[in-house]
Amino acid sequence: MSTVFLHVGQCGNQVSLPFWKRTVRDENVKNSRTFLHADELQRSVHIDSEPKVIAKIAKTSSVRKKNLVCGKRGRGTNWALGYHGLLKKGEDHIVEDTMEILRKETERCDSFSGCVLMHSLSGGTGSGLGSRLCETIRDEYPMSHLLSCSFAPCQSGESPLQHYNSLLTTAYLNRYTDCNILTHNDNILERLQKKMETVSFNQMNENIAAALCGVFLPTDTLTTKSGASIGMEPWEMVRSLCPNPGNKVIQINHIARSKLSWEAMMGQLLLGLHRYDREGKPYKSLANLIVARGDSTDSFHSAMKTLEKKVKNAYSCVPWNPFPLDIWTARNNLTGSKSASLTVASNSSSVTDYLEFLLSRSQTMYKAGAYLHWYWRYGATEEDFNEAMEEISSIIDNYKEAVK
Ligand SMILES: Nc1nc2c(ncn2[C@@H]2O[C@H](COP(=O)(O)OP(=O)(O)OP(=O)(O)O)[C@@H](O)[C@H]2O)c(=O)[nH]1
Ligand SMILES: [Mg+2]
Repeated sequence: MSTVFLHVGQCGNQVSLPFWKRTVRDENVKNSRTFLHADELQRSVHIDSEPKVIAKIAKTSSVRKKNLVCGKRGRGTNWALGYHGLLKKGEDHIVEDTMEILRKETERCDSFSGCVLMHSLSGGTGSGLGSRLCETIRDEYPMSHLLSCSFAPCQSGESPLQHYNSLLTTAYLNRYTDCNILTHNDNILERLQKKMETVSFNQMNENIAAALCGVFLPTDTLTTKSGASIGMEPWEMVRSLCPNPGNKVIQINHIARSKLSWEAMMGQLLLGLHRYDREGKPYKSLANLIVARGDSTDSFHSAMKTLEKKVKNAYSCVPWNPFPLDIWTARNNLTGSKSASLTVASNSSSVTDYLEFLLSRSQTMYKAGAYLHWYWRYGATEEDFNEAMEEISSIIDNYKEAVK
């Protein structure tokens, strides 16, 4: 079962660098050819509306050079421009080129299982083109899986358009994907700033890549008896974590350490978890997946016997799910330089805080008519905004209903 990765915009492509650096080292990935071809080239497509980052990607030896799609200029942090493209300037080839390359990639797969998209929620390309690609891929490959890894901007604000872009994109992701792994740049920054004074995108991306590899790379749990990985980790994760179609936002916590017991590692991971809302009420989780890597002595399952209650308590699992904790293990750990790692992917009601913030900021700006002319100019309509606001409200309602 093969997965094709699409990296869109600056953020999606910059995260791809450390992500693939780890992935191509994994022996199981190499042998199973689920994320790599027989010639060890990546099953990935890299798309940006401007050349700078794509030029950097082109230097990676494991990237198929024909799988690079590049426009002439960026989309100016504008969802509408990313979605509709520069129609008048003949730059609307990006979507067509990407779909053609994707078609060829799927034909190179023995068994194509689906696509993973990586992109920012606020950049013009990541948000607008990312939304457009999700819609187009769902339309052309309705029976295949589609998963998005989206990156939310710092709330303190980098661009006045970021709330609209994030709102519109989150609505598209909810409509067209099976699951949205949401990473908050704020959370990554907060974690890294405890260890270092200045934090670069590279350092953030290393951290993000380790967490994504934590859930995507082959595990022994999902490896067949013959020892072959079938590359189902991303899709088994979706099956396990999204019990309802209306609740499909996943957030990941990841920790990697050497020379620490599983109990101590889990203790540290839970310390960094945001457990309560502003009113002090605990967030609740619908389903969780724990992946332990570096379990060379097969000790994680016995450690979990004592940890289970603590983890269920910290993640405050809903009573209606009889199996709220799925556990996968792997003897090797290739998510980073440390010998062991723990990754917890969680479908939690904590996402409603972010969605409510996004909705209220967007509604306030929208009522004042702020910055809307930038969207009308490039083909967005009132309907786009109204539908997106309704979609976000319905995600919030679905989570409230699920954890009632
Ligand atoms: N984590 C992470 N975030 C990034 C990175 N690069 C940009 N971002 C974030 O992504 C958002 C901006 O999106 P970009 O990906 O730069 O924009 P783009 O998709 O190329 O779109 P345009 O340049 O507007 O056409 C901001 O919130 C940035 O903080 C990165 O390498 N890592
Ligand atoms: Mg850009």
